[in-house]
Amino acid sequence: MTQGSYVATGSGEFNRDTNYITTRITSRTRGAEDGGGGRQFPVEPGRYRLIVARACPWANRTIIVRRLLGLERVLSIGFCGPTHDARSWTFDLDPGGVDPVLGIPRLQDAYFKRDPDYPKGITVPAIVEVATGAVVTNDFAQMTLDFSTEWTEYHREGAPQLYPEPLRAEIDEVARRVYTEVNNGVYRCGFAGSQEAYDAAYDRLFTALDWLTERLSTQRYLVGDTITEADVRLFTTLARFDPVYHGHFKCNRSKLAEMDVLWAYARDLFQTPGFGDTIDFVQIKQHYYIVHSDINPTQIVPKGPDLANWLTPHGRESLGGRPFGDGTPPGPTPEGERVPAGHSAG
Ligand SMILES: N[C@@H](CCC(=O)N[C@@H](CS)C(=O)NCC(=O)O)C(=O)O
Repeated sequence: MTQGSYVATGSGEFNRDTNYITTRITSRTRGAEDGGGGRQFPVEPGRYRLIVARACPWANRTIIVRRLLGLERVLSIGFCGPTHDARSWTFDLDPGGVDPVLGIPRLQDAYFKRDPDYPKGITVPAIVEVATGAVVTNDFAQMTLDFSTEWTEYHREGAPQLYPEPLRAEIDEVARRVYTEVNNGVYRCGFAGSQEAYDAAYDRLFTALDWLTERLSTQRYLVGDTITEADVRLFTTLARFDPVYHGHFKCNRSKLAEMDVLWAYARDLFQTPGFGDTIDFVQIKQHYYIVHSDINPTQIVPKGPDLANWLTPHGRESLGGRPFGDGTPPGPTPEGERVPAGHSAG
């Protein structure tokens, strides 16, 4: 398998390509009101398929939010394997190596259905229209917000408010800093192409983790007293911190397990239905250590760390908070979407 290259060139600072296919899937009513292009792709049960890789932190957000909101019944999901080559993610976990609904072996095929000359990375998460087999959107940041605000008609009973109107400004503000400094900050360390770029990236990352530690030492969740979109966004990076970022990306001032507040916060979320049950530590490690062969040329996947400690008591209940607000936790993960035994904590 030929891998791509990831280390930054030029000034040595990693800059993420954030040009997406930004078409939105919007509610029929709101789409009509907006008079926007969204009307072309209305929210509709069974019309679309969410394509993810469990390993990917950006895709992981969509898996969590879809599950918290109970959208499994209306939006099916396809899982790419943990690794991809220089060209594309593949459906190598499926029988015959083909997605059972889209009938394609490579996610690239759905991007090319949308644009035969698609010039950018073939990224997850992506939402594909089943009938045409074409990607509708790969705009991961908008996707989960739209699950909360556009798919409301299909939320399960008891779905939490992950993006409540009165808190949106604060969620956006926190999420912006979490994105630039933490979600992307770990990549800025890992893909730095010079010592100076790495040193600066490391300082930026741990400055932000110190800010989060302070914020979360007196409140259970990032914004308000319930889980929100902001927590989902931070969680997927924290879950990968010790297994991957600490070693592979050299984010090693301390392990997550040594940062008491963040570690307890991360365990609290991990133990909340809809979060930890989406985490596949085996695939996460395989993805990073195998795909980024320019920073790990042997492609050896480390055995550690021990992950059983994710299930230890976290004590965060003493800060108050109501994880699901007036709602309820989601039920068990549907058959066929469960993380295989031995791939999670414990
Ligand atoms: N495209 C988004 C997020 C999605 C993303 O980067 N996904 C990664 C996996 S974690 C991916 O699909 N990479 C494949 C590639 O870049 O070729 C971004 O770059 O900010």
